[in-house]
Amino acid sequence: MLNRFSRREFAKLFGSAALAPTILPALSTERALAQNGTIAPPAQQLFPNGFLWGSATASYQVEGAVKADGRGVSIWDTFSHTPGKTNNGDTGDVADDHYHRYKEDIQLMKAMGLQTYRFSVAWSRIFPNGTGMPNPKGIDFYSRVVDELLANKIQPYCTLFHWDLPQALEDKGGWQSRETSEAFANYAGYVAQHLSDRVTHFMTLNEMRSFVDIGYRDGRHAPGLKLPPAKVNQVRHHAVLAHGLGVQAIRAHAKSGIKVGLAENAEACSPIIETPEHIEAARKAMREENAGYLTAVLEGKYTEQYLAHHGANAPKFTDADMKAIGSPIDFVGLNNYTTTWVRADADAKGYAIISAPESYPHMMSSWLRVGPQGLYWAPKFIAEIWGVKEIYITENGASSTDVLTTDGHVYDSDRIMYLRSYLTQLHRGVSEGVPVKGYFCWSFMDNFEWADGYAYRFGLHYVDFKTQKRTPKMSAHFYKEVIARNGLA
Ligand code: PNW
Repeated sequence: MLNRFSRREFAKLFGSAALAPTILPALSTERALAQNGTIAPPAQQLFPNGFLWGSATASYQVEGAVKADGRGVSIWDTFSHTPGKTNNGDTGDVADDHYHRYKEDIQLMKAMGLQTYRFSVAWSRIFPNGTGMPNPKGIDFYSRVVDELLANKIQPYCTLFHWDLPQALEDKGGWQSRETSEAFANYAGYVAQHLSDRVTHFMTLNEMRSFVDIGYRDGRHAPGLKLPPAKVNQVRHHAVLAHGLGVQAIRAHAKSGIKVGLAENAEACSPIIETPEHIEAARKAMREENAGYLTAVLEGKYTEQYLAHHGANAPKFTDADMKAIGSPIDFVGLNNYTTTWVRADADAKGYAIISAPESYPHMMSSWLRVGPQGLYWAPKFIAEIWGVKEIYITENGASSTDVLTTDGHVYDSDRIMYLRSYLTQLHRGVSEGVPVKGYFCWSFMDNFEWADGYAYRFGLHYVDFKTQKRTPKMSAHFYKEVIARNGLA
């Protein structure tokens, strides 16, 4: 079978010769059947050479060891220890005990063939009070993690803020105060200075949209505030400002050659039907629905519609703020779980958001409505609207009820179905030239799912939180196969 096609013929047919020896036998069999008229030739879904396959976690969700080596208290320690705030009263005190088990976890990453791993730094390990004197033991931990990843040929991607704000800063107003944006820049510069000899990609803030809206408006996440609109808009402004000042500080303190971006769960707008009018409506929605976050970062301004919509409640800002917010970035990281369906509309905006019918399918988390088309349309619109040339999917994944069978397996067919359908849409974009360079599955292992606690599992590895035993789920085996093939088959 192997010599039916030369490598050059293979490359012409499938766009890459690299995989010819490993996958040719299966293709040839199917092709032989196809030639007999039995089945159609297999649709190949290979990604470009060099596409990066990774997985992600975040400090408070996996590390535990909240009192180790001088770590300061974060708002998530305070919030999770407040009765009634998290499912079952769960806290991140122990979580996956990754702080002590990172070497074992990195061996599991290696076993899957992970090429890159996205982790976040806990600000209060580095500056226990948010500002002031750094705690050298804090940066030492991340330095050891980075070394261990590199020794195992896994590229570290570093997020600077994944929601665990030092409590000392919250006590001084938290994100309601612009001093927090300035403190963030100082902290980001310090971490970049210490890790940029080995880390090439830094992300400033993770999901501004989530931590601002859920933490400061809805009160369901730390710090649990339900602020009125004008204050929420100012918090949002301080978040994008922190991003911008952070970009500048990272560039000022890092070794040259590093790349800076962010990891935002931009509202991923998809046309309800792929006709020109609905596609145009979705494109407009993509810009306007993200006006407080990604659009501000990529344009260095708030849209007229955003300012008009908020009127007297609009954020207070200076030209200098907007210039900082619009600091050029090297890549956009997109966290994507769901899509926002959009239709054309005759009103002034030109679009309307379709609210989900009650019967709409979702994963275990009720907010996680299945919408794989977001992974096609969101990166495509971001590249088209703002000319972004480097995009990563910094999170994508699913919560499932995950049962460990008595013979020690987790057959998470729903997660595999979810991942396969999302990756198919991602492939569609990439093969059209949308510049997505890598994909990080959320999450490497089950962990502290914020207010939902440990009952909501997103991992590729099942974690028994009593024994800390990790078991690769069926989805881990599936993802390992995706990585080995560089695509879906
Ligand atoms: C993201 N929502 O959070 C975070 O970046 C992760 O830390 C988290 O574990 C993961 O996605 C899964 O939830 C979100 O309600 C939390 O729309 C809530 C929402 C979206 C994202």
